[in-house]
Parts: sequence; C-alpha cells; structure tokens
Amino acid sequence: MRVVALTLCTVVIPLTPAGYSQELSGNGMARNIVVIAPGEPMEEVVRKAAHVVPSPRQMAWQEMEFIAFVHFGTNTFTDREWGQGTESPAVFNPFDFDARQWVRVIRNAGMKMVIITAKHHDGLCLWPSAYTDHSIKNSPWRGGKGDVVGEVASACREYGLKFGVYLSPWDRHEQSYGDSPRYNEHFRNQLRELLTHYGEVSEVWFDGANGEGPNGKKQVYDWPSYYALIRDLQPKAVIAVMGPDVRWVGTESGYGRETEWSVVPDVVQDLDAVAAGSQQNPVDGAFVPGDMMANDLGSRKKIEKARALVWYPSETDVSIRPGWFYHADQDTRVKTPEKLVDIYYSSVGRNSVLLLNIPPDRRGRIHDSDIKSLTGMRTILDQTFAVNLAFGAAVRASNERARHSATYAVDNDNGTYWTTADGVASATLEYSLPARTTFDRALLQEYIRVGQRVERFHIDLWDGVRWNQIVQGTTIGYKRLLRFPAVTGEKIRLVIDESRTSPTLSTFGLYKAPPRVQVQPNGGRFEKSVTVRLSSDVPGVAIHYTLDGTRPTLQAPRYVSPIVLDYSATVTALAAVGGEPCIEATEARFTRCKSVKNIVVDKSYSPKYQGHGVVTLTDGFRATTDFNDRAWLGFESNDMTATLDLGKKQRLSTITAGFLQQQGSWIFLPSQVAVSLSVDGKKWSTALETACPVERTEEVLVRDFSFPVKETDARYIKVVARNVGVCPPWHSGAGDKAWLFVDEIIVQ
Ligand code: FUL
Repeated sequence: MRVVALTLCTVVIPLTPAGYSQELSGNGMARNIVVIAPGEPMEEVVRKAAHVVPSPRQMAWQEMEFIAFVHFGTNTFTDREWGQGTESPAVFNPFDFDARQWVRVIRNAGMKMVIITAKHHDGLCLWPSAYTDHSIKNSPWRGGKGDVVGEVASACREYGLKFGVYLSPWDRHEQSYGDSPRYNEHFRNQLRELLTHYGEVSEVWFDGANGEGPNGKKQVYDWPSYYALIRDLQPKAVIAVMGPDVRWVGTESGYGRETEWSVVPDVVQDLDAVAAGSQQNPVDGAFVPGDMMANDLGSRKKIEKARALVWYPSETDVSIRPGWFYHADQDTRVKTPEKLVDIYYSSVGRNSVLLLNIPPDRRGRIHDSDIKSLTGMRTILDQTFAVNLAFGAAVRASNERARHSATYAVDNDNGTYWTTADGVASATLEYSLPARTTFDRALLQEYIRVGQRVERFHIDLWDGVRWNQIVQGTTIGYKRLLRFPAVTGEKIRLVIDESRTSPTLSTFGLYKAPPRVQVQPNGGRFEKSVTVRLSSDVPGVAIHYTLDGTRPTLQAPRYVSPIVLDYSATVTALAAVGGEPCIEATEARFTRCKSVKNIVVDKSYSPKYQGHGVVTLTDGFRATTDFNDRAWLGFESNDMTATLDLGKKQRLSTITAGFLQQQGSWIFLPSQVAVSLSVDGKKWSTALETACPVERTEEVLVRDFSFPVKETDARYIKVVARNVGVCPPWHSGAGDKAWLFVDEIIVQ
C-alpha cells in the first residue's frame, strides 16, 4: 500500500474535537485525519481520503457492531422522559434491582457493551458521587448504600462485556450549571469519578440535547478539557456524539444512511451543529431524518472543498420502546423481533454501530416483553447468519495484489483481505459455489484498517446464459448487509464499479434467512374485494395465517388457496418448518374504501414527520402507535385541511380520519374535526363536526373519528382537523407548539 506522508504537525487545527482526532498509528504513517491544502487537485483529495484510517480505539469500537444503551433513573419512577431536576432522590427505589439480569439479557441478544445513563438531564447520579447530594446515596434504595454504575460495571466484567457511561452535560439540578467555569469543574469531577472507580470504560457518551430556553441558563461547556481528562484516564474509550471519535448518525429512528462514509470533512465534527440538530424538547426524543440525516456526508462532492478529512464513524441510537425510559403503558409497544431485525440491517448493515436502548422497569429489571423481542431478533439473526454459503467457494479475481488473493475474502477470517494492484480501482470477483445454492442475503466487509474506499458495487447471478443483477449499493465500509428476494445459482460475481483507490474486501458472505411469507398484494386499500395470495420463498413449507392481527400458531388456518377479503382485515402469516413455526411473521393490512384520485393538503406538515407525502393519508396503510413509523403526517401547531377527489360522483356512507394521541410526546388529538362534501368542488354541504376537548391522559392510542354521511352522493370530501395549537397549562411543554398527527382518511 502506498502511504502518503503528511506534515500534519505544522498545521494548526482549532481545539475543536478534530484537535483530538490527530493520531498516528504505530508506524507513524496512517492517520485518522489528513489535512487538505487549499487548491489541492481532486485526485489528490480522493487519494488522501482513501488512506484515512480509524484510530485503534475507533477500530475496537467498530468491531463491537451492536451495543446496548440503558436508560434508568429518576424518569423510570416518575414516568417521564425528561426530569425537571427538582425530583427528590427519594423517588429512586427499584424493589428488585438486578444488573446481572440486564447484562445477561443484553449479552444473549448479541450486544457487546452496556452504556448506562450515569446521570440524565435531571441530574440524579446513579453512583454515590462525592460532588453532589443529588445522587442515589440519598435514596431509600439499599439504605443509600447502593451503586448502580458499580453493579453494572462489575456485571459487564463478569459476562465479558465492555462498559460505557452516558453523562449528560445538561444538568437541570446542579446549582452551578450556567456558571460556566464552576460547572465545568463540577462536570470534570464527576467524570473523574466515573473514569477512575469502575475499571475500564470503553465509551463516554455526551448528549447534544439541551432544553434550556432563551431565558434559561447558558452553560459554555469546556469540551477540550473533558476530552483531555478522558484521554488521560481512559485512553481506550471513544467519545461519542458531542465528541471526536464517534458521530451521531443523525436520527433516532434506527435507520442509517444507504451511503455511509466513515471519512468525512472535519466540519461534520462541529459540536454546535450536532447540538442544534439534537432534541430541544422531548418530542424529538425520536428524531427523524432532518438536516442531520443529509443523505451523504462524505462523497467526492462533499470532500472536494474540505480543509481536513477525518475518520468519524456513525453510531445509530434507537430505543426498543417508543420512550428512552421505561413506561408501563409501553409494555405492549416494544419493537417486534422483525422490526429489530430490520433496524439491524439498516444500521449494522450500513456501516454503523447499533446502540439499542433497553430500559429496565421499576423493579430494576428488564421487562419480559423486551426480552421476548430481543430473543426473537437474536433467533432470526442466528438462523440467518449461521452458515456462510460462500465459504470455501472458488474465486477468480480480475486483479489481485501479491499476498492478497481473492480467497482471503471467503476464508472466514477478517484479518486477511483481498485487494488489487496499485492504480486498479475497479474489479470483478467471480465465485463458483460448490453446488446450486439458494440465498437472499449478502454480507460485504472492507478491510477498513487501511481505509474506506468502495464507492459503488453490484452483485450479479449467472443463469447459464447471462449475468443478471441481484443487488447494488454504494459504500461498504466496515460492514454492509444486503437483502434481496431469494435467488438460486452457483456462479455469482461481485463487481466493484468504483473505488477511491485499490478496493479491499475482508469478507464476502452469502446467506439464506429463515423462510418468510410474502403477502400479495402487500396490504393497502380496495373498493369491493381483494384476493390475497400467500407464498414462501422456500417452496413446499406450510403457511399459517390469521386475519385479526394476532400472531398465527400452528392451530391457525393453513393456507391452501387465495383468500378473498370483502372487509378490512390484517393478514399475519408465517411459515412452519418441520412442525415448528418460524419466528419471522409477515403482516399486511387491507382497508376497504373508495379509491381517491387526488388529495391536497393546505397547511404544511413538518418535514420531520412527512410519511411519504400527502398520499400517506390515503394509501391504505395505517400508521401504528409509533409516531416514528413514517406513516404519519405531523403538523406542528398547524391545522390540517385535506381535500380528496374521488374522480367521479359516488354514493358515500362513512368518512373516517385517524389521529394519534401521545401527550408525553406533545402529540394531541385534534380539538375539532369537520367533514364536508361537494359534488363540484365549489358548493359544499354543511360540515359534520365533532369537538374533542383536550383531556389529560397518558394513554397512547390511535383514535378514528368517523362521520356517517348517510348515503350521500359526492365527488369531493374536505376534512378539517384543528390542532390544539399549544400544549395546555398542565403539560410540561405548556405554551409550546403542540403536534397533530394524522393518518389515515378512509372514504366508504
Ligand atoms: C437525547 C436525550 O434527550 C434523550 O432523553 C435520550 O437520552 C437520548 C439518547 O438522547 O438527546
């Protein structure tokens, strides 16, 4: 490999986090930051980008792949997401605390580290800090002698997991907060306790969230001094999010970017931008793609004008429940095994590390619902990735560098890799499998210790006559997982279309996921009846289904011929192999209604919650109680006026509109819904209205407002839903903008 010698030491980079990224590897050559001289030719910029490498601590972190967050503390006991800081430590009293249970559950789910919220925004320390009274030493738990952080750290050691701490810079309790030098000192003292009392710490997680309003306290964080302390006391720990080593992926939905570069311009480390993109209030607790999710951060276009390029890989944090903290009313809303698997493919499988939050309950244990989902997820992943079908395949490469033969990518050893000779940036690897094989997943890994390079690739299957493309992608990075409909063959090829320099590959894998059922069509709306067909990607397996949304057992009807539905229903189906139901179920919802030719929505909905545009409201796919499921249109303080056009006059009986209530996330039902009809779009009938005064409740639900329109003829339907505007006086967001979430409008 050619390595560029740089004169980094002569370049002054301000003491932003980038200043802490300047590290050399053992040979003094490869670095995780390079400086670009003004006017440097693009070719040189690209070559430099291709040689930026992870620091050893970043590399060790990346290899963990899947790690756990544990949100536990005041909010667990007060049923909130953000505490005020005024809560008494007396509220903290888990009655059956067992950190070993957490760590066992987390280890069994395949995660490699636990990051505990040692202090969340409310300021309560889960360890007996000497620097504040606001700690569990003043709680009734274990007579004030307990130490959550300590027990988690030792359980991690016992079960062979790494240990990390979340310490919220924003502290709503601490008196010195806002008196910048004093609080910085206090914060460093707390950090020092955490970094010296509990053995090895592998990640320190600094949150970007800060809800202090314009009149709130303004604290200027002395980040460089925090980083220096961490480097000094725990040199192996990565500093995440508001830090130099690990970048927040930019969303809390669990879905990372298709194109994910770990090498980005150093400006991406701008802490103010990260903080601004983070939550400013709890509704954003599940922040969806906005600015921080800019599709691409590191392509040629992005690095072209950079002044420096830095290895700054992404971490995808998401909670297994709607909230970060445990709330009993969310026990039925734990993400399903299928959803967790989907998240896994979309994070770990997209060159990111998945940080999955599992919040313990008031007992101080992980709830059975979460354990069930995690176990289901693990089973699906284990069944899928048990056997690499490409292992031992014969490989022919269009180009090979000496001592880096193509077989190194199919030898089940990540320490060896294939690469090309200097100057060869595209290549083809042809694999001959020992026998005809069926597969539907591919796994690719670059050898990132020498950099991230691949920009575009595709995989083809030979059908005996020609090559047919199965799947394509852009970046690979540390790991790329690809899903596609099952194919069968024995000759396949990986084509690396473009790369920044000699591409590398340490692993090439092909896998077959356990049989899944396809539902055709995959849900949606229908007018009179719909014929639903079920099939499996593995021929001959038994398929069982239900029509009421419950999970089928072997006692559920077995599919023998197409199902004709003339009413709204949810089809849930799974395959059974050898008398055992497969864990992965497929679900499709069908809604009987009139078809809508056009829909117009007057006032703007928020880009954060825009589903897939206005048609979200009439696509027949109902949103769930998860406000983040991308099937809702969210209106921030705006009302909604939707006008639907059926294309021709029709006899109507009922109009229904669905809304979400989740007051804890500042989402309220509409205060009023009105429906009017028209034949010509000009003259409207008197509106049918329902008023709905705001009631304080913790219940999370989707409520349908139905309007019987008594067999009226109409072509146009107008639905107006009034937003409550601002959060009511009793709400924690009193006076701030309230949300209205809408889906779906059904015309019958
Ligand atoms: C956010 C916080 O405000 C949430 O409460 C949670 O801790 C999440 C991981 O980060 O910024």
